[in-house]
This record gives sequence, structure tokens and C-alpha cells, in this order.
Amino acid sequence: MPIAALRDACRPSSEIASNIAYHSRYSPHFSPLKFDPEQAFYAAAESVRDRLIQSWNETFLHFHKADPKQTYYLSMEYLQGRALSNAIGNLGIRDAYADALTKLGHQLEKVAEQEKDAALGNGGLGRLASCFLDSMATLNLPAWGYGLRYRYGLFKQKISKEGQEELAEDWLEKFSPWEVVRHDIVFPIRFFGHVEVSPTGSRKWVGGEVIQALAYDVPIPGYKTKNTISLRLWEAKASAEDFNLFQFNDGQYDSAAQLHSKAQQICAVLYPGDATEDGKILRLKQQFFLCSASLQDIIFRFKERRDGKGAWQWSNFPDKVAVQLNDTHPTLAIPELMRLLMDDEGLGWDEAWDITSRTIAYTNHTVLPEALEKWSQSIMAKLLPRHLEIIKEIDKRFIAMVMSGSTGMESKIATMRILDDSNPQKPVVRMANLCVVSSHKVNGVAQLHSDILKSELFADYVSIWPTKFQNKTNGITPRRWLRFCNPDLSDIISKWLKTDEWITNLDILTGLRQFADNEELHAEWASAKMASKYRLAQYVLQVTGVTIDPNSLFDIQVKRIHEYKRQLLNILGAVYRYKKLKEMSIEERKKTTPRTIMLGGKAFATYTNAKRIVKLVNDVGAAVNNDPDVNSYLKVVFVPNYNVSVAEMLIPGSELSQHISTAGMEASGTSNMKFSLNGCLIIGTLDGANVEIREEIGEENFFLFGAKADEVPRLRKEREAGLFKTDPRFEEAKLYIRSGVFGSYDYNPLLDSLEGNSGYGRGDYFLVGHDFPSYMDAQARVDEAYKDRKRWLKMSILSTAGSGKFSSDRTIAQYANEIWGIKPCPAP
Ligand code: 26Q
Repeated sequence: MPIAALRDACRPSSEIASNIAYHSRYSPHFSPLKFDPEQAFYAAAESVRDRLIQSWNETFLHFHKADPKQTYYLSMEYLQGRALSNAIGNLGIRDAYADALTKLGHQLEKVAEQEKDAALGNGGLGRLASCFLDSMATLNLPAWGYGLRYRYGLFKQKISKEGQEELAEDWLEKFSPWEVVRHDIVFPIRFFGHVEVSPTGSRKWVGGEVIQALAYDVPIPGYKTKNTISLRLWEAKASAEDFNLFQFNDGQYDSAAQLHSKAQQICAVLYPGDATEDGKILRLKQQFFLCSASLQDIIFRFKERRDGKGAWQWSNFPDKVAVQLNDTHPTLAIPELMRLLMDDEGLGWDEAWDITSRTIAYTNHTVLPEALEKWSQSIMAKLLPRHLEIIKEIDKRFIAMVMSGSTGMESKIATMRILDDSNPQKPVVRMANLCVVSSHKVNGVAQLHSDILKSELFADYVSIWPTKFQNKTNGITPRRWLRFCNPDLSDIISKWLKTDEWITNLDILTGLRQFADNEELHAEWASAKMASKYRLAQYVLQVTGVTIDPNSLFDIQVKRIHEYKRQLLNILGAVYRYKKLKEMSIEERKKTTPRTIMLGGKAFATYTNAKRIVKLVNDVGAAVNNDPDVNSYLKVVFVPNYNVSVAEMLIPGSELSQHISTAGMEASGTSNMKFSLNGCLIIGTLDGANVEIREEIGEENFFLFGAKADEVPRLRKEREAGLFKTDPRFEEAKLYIRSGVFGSYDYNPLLDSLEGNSGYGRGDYFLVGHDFPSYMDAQARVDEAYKDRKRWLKMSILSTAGSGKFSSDRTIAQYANEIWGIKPCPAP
């Protein structure tokens, strides 16, 4: 039947269908004997790509002619997820593709599910970069994303009896239809070697090994605009000259292709282990590879556009180029731009510094000490000798600048300077300090986080550069995170607002407030939610074998597993709930609010406590879900392999989501915005963007608990001093786990981490004990609220209605106006 359909579709009656059929015939990747959903996906994707290439070329040519200032977003991570639905949605051809695929005997949803997630990132920072690209394209901004083309993205998570297992995620197994290799765009990247000084004193980095960076471009279509911009991913390659034919013919196969194998290592995996020195070198290589290739490309484009335009000046570079560093991971862009300007282009220090610091801006995404990058100077001296020289010079000049100032900054210089030589055995470079000193703007990602940066982490710099520090509260793209992942709710919203303009102007959602009590809307809203819950229940059954009841409250916490995010608080709450249910009479149980608690997220492979948490959630789930006394009132499910596509399934079906980090620790969070936009209520602390979400949707619609950020230091001290009075419920929950109810695995080390506090990584630094009672009280308020259907639905509608601020369109417009100084450049 599919083969016959293929033949039919070749008639011109359906252009898209015949186009898909054409690709399935003439793409040599698959057997012509069948046309299964996977083949249909590749054929459909290739036909969409054809369209994209046209708008892509037009956009590029337009940018080239108009020559506006452009932004280049440098990020070690992108979490693009699937692209097919997003592309046809943005192009406004979704229905046409659905019809065409039907003609070919396929269903769009099933076809779209064949696509593997491009998982070139591990968490919020990577997904943010992808949301930003969508908004840049949609706002017609002249912008590029730059990243690395990892062979294996973030690992695939499998849950076994042992807990989490990591498997290589081969997203390129059967090639990606979205990338276009650009054999014409190749730049040399040097590693190791030494610095040569000429008689005139000019310096040049020579020797070492040189690997080629080859560009792969991924099209990023805007929503209902002609603009399609690029995500340029670099791949490492050795050149043919580096292949030693003589050695190979002599049977020395490994050494003949040594550089080839070194090149392969660079883009092999995201976050290779860095326990060894080789591991550290590899990570630094990755970072430099991204920075050097991207800057060479940017400079090439800058020069190309100046060609034949008479005299032009390097000092105009910052009028044409804005570079945004997504955290400190691409910090090496700073010394690399200095090097390229001085050593290759012949500029002096002052001019190069002026250009560099007017070009580069830095976004901080964390205050966690462990995530603040520090690189060993000895590794840098080996791998990037010229860059270390430049960093040392920046450090020297910064110290001189501070010392020449009027105020008494001398005492602060030790913590402010870039080099940290305090441990003579292991001097390091503090990347965040290098970024702050060298960037024209530094921003945090939510108001609270930006305030903390100014009052704590970067406080000393504020007196020198009071206007350098900004806030840019994160956002999410409403296309992927509402319009496409939740079409039922989207249609209801458009119907009631009488427009679908909210898709590009999310503030319009406030128009829903006037209907918050409308019973007709309540009925539609509830039925859309129920349909999503059924879909989610089916998915959970399929991936875990656990049956969950769509009539129970769906309570979800999905994010990277980390102690500061406090999945432990959630699971201890679940354990306490379980124990109480066990103790109740049947009559009492019947009065409770049935719950399905779902958790998901990946634990970094070497993060022991995070992996223990995954194991604990699974063990608790196994006991609870198989306990006939209570399992119609409580289920605990670990959803494996959380990624962008899984999020798109979970979020529409969620009713309550947990954003329960210790106040002051979560820079922003972005999943909180996704849940809230989809009418899911939040239980959370006053942390990150929760603060602003609560402001927008109204405090009566948010289940708040826990210590506030400014109380945390005092509470830690009190706990350290033994002044902490524990809650009996907290003790009861821990004891229940220790008693072995959830299996024989030794949870004592994990639970011991909740005792006392003697500093970071020792004891209950994240205040699970302190916040436990108020968390349980907030959960009791949730149970009560859920019993009142009208009230819950109203709160749900008001959550969506108040989410307008959290569009990444708003965020990106603010970056464009307040940091980058770029303007829309729509292709004609
Ligand atoms: C640090 C040192 C050495 C090696 C790796 C790292 C490293 C790698 C990745 C440090 C941090 C990350 C990722 C951080 C991240 O995803 N941060 C999240 O960024 C989101 C977007 O701004 C915020 O919403 C989240 O609050 C923040 O946790």
C-alpha cells in the first residue's frame, strides 16, 4: 500500500506529496522497496530543507547587502530537539504536510516521532541558546549561532536495577537531514607550539599541531517570516597532508593517521570526563576550537563585506560585530580576538583591547562555586601559550588600572584579578573574572540572580564599572513550548482571544484573565488538559510499564539532577506521603487527593550523589507502585531519558510542577516558564525566575514555601552551630528510607548528606531540612486546592495568562536593544 501511494503522489495534484515521494526515491539512503515511517521522515525533512535553503540563501544575501551590525552567539551547548514539526510550524505549512503525508499513507505525528533529538547540550543553558535562535530568526535579527558538532551528544539514560546507565547517543547514526556541510568554510586551529618574537618585538604563535575546523550549517527558520538564520556547528578534521602515506604503506597505521584521530577526539563528546590531565586538555581544546573557528569566520565576513568599499577601519569592527558569550565556556574568544587583531592584523594592544572589549559581552548562568570555571595556567601554557601571555597582560593592566584609581581597592585585588596564584602548586585562570574585566556588558538571567551577581559574586567590580551589569530575565519560545507542543490548548487560547497573535506577542495572553471564571472556558481548558494527561499516561506506560491514573494530580519535576535543585526534597515528601497513606484507614485514604509524582532528569556520570538520587526515586517508585494498599492514591514514576522531546510530551499534561531549589542557587530556571505557560501550577521557592513568575501570575496562584535568599547564609551558620531544630516529619521520612523499606541499597551516605552543615559539599548545605516542613505545608495546600475544581482551573488559566513576560522574544529584544545594538533586518 505505501508503495502504491508513493506512485499516486507523484501526480502533480499534490506538490508536497510528490516532493516527499521524490526525496524518498532519489535519496540513496534507504531501500526503494519500502516506505516506512522512518523513511517518510527523512523524505519529508529533505523536502522541507529544500524550502528552507531558499529562504536561507535569500536571508544571507540580504544581510550581505544590507551589511547591518550582527550578533554572534557563542555557546558550547545547544539543545535543539526535533526540527521537523518546528520547521513546518514556523513556515506555516503544517496542515499541508499532514495532508501530504496522509496521501502517502502516513500520519504526521508518527513520522515526526522518528526524528532523533539533536542533544548537543545538557540543560537549561543549552535549551536557552536554542530558544534564543528561534526568537532571533522570528524577530528578523541579523544573528548567528556558533557551536560544536559533537558526534555524540548528551548520553542516553537507561534505568536498570543499578540505577542510571549512560549510553552513547548517536544522533548522527543515520545522518541529520538538517545540516549542510560547507566544504568551502574551513579554518585552521592551532594547539600547543610556542611563541616566536621577531626583531621588531612582534609575537607569533607557531608550531604545535594544526587541525581544521569545517562548518556545518543548520537552518533556523523564523515563525511566519522569510528570515532563516544559521546555527553554524564546527567539526574538527585533519587535512590530507597530515595523513602520512609513507607510514601507512609501511604498516604503521596508527601513527600514520595520528592527527586524524586527535581531530576526531575534539568533537567526539559533550563534556568529556576531566578527572585526568588529558581530559582537561581535551575540554580546553574544545572551547578554544569553538572560539577560534568562530572568530576567524566573523573576521573573514567583516573583511569580505568591506572589500572594494575603499578605506575602512578596524575600529569599526564593534559597529558591525557583537559577540555574546553563553557563560564562561567560550571565554577564550577574548584572548583569541586580541591575538588575531594583534599578531595577524598588526594592531597595537590599545586598539585591539578597545575593539575586543567593545565587541564582547558575557552572560553568567550560575553562582555555584563548582561551576565557576578555573583553568590551570600550566595546562594553558602548554596548549595555548600565546593566549596565556595575553591573559597575563590583561591581568597586569587590570591591576594597574585598579591601583591607579582613587578608592582603596588594593585589598580586593587578590579576588578580583584574573590570575589566581594563591596556590603556587596550581596557579589558575579565573574565567569569570576574565569575562567581567574584558566585556562591555555582563548580565544575569533573572532579576534575583542579577542582583546577587551585583551584590556578591561581582560586587567589587560594580564600583569600578557601575553600568556594566545588567539583567536579562530568560525566556522560552512560545512556538515550540505552547503552539506546537500543545495544539489543543493553543486553539482554545486563540479562540477566546479571537487571534493567534499571541504566538509572536505573548503579552496578549493577559486577555485570558477576563475569562478566568468563565465556565465554558473552564470546560474546554479541562478537556484539553485531560487529553494531554491521557497521552502522557500512555507514554509513561510505554517507557516504564507503570499505569498511571489521568484522574490523579499530575505532579512533575524534570531537570538535571543536582543537589541544589533538591529532587531529594521532593522524594522525601513522597516517602512521607506514602508512609502516612499506609497508616491511614481505607476511609481516610479515600479523602486524600490522588497523586502521580513524576521525576526525570540526567545525573552527570561522575556525580555520585546525583546518581544515588536517581536510584532512590526508582526504588521508591517500585515499592509504592506495587503496594496495593496505596497505589490508587499515590504513584511515583521516574521518567527515563529526559530530553527536549520528552519535555514536549510531559509539560502539556502537567498540573503541578516543582521548582524547589534552595533560594539563591537557581540562576533562573526556564522549565518553570514552560510549565506555567501551559497552565501548570508551580510549587516553588523564591528563587531565580520563580520570583518574577509569581509576580506576573499573582501570589495567590503560586504555592510558595521555603527560606528566602537573604536568609540562607544565616540559616547555614545556625545549622553549623547546631542551632537547627529538626521537624519530626523530616526525621520520620529519612528513618523510613534507612529502615530498608525501599530495598537493600545503602542510602545512608545520601541521607547523611542531609545531616548538619559544615560548608559546601559537607552536610545539608542546601537546607533540605530547614525547608522540609514548609514544603509539606505547601503540598497540603496543593491537595486542598486541587479538590476545588473551579478554583484550580482559574489558577491554571491565570498561570497561562500571566506568562507573557517569559517569551524569549522579549528577552532577545532586550539583548538586541540594550547589549548588542542590532536592529531587525527582514529579508524582502
Ligand atoms: C563548568 C565547569 C567545568 C565544566 C563544565 C561546567 C559547566 C557546564 C555546564 C557549568 C554549567 C553548565 C550548565 C549550566 C546551566 O545549564 N545553567 C542553567 O542555565 C539556565 C539558562 O540561563 C538557567 O535557567 C538555570 O538556572 C541554570 O542552572
